Amino acid sequence: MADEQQIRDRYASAGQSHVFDYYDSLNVDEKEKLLSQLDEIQVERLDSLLKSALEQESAGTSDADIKPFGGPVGRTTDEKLVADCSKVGMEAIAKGQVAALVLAGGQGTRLGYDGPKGMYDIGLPSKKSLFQLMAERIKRLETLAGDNNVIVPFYIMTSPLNHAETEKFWESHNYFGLGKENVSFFSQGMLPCMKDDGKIIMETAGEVAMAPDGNGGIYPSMVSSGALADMEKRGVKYLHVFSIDNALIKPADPVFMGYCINQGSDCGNKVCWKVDAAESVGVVATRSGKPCIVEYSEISKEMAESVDEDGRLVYGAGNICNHFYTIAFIKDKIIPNLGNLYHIARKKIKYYDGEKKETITPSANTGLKLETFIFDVFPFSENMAVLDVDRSMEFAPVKNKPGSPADSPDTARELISAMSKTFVTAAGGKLTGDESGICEVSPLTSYSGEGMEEIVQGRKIICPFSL
Ligand code: UD2
Repeated sequence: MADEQQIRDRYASAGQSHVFDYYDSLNVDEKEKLLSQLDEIQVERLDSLLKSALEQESAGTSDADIKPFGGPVGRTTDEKLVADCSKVGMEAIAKGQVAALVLAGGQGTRLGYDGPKGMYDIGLPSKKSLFQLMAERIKRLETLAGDNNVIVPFYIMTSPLNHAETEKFWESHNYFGLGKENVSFFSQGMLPCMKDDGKIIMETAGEVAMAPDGNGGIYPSMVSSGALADMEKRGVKYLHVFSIDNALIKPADPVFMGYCINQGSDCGNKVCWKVDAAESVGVVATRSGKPCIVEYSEISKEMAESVDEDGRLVYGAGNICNHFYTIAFIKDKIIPNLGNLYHIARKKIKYYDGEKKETITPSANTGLKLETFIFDVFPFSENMAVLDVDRSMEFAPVKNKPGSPADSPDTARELISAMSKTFVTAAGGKLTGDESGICEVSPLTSYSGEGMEEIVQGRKIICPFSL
């Protein structure tokens, strides 16, 4: 660590020497802690990051440059496409070319859960956590792809706020059978919260208010943590990245991987077509000719409602945080071009009041944090592909508190139960008993309905079941 004077000098030349305002009131340990925090912050970067984010904010957005996505759109309603892609995806998995990465740096604040969201139990009969569901699907996929030697390396992006707890959880569950050497954890970055004038906010006399830099923090942290180098070393060519909160996620989905590989795409997005024009979700489109996600607030009602010759919404490719990349694209296009992709998020940032000597929670959004989104790199893609999938089988977001009417643990549980029942009936089983009870097919039994015939064909299956 640099010494106190060096740190003071860095902050003085960045116009941030006020972070030392209460330094003299701190005890030895607190001083040490603050110096170590300040030493790690790249204070020299903040000014230019904020400037470009403020410029972007004041430029605003216009719908003039926004046009429909013109690239390939595949649909999983096409059975031949699914079969072809699945074969190609499975071959890549069998060769060890596919890795999965979950974005688990966010906080479960909306869910009302005080811990890493992946540890959350959505109330299935098996009590499996979101992490366990993902791990077991990967395990099943490895078995399907070949003999015992197939590995799909799994990377977990945490944040400094939940890293240690996440790692401990996986360790205590023996990595859910994936093997310690095949599960890697790396933390996304944090940035100081600031006021509009760019001054860093102190949360206490001896601590800077910090916030995670958004899920776009994946890119710089994949490099700094060595995760990207590890993928290359293992011979990984394709990466599937997804959010932590989708209970129906299919990690390393061979259909999605195979589809993007077949299209020769550098980047791909799995989407759920919007159910109606009013659904408030970001969609894949182009801006100034480059692929991007546009928020529903950025396009006019007329654009949102426009339909193609099949009556399908033109701006309908709803983003579900489910992305494909080639490693070459990340290395050669994203990393060198990261530049200043940061946006401003205005928040109620707690600050230290030096006169009252206490931390205050403001009632208005008086502070700001800088963040970047994972899809901010889509414009770098030269041949992006979109795969439209069946929402009821692939998207069960767990965002809101239990009891909420949408996107809650209850709705996710129901969706898993419905999918499990579909697996049974599609394989020729007959449901009897109480069909309203929660049914569960373990991911270790079936990844996407395969292998169910031998268990259920021609048999009566009493609900609620666990298979
Ligand atoms: C995300 C998508 C949104 C839509 C929606 C569907 C982004 C930016 N937005 O919105 O377009 O697809 O999902 O459900 O992708 N995360 C981190 N670090 C952070 C912030 C978030 O790892 O600093 C993770 C978070 O844990 C989650 C994912 O990124 O797994 C999505 O983040 P979110 O839950 O904040 O985004 P949401 O649901 O508003």
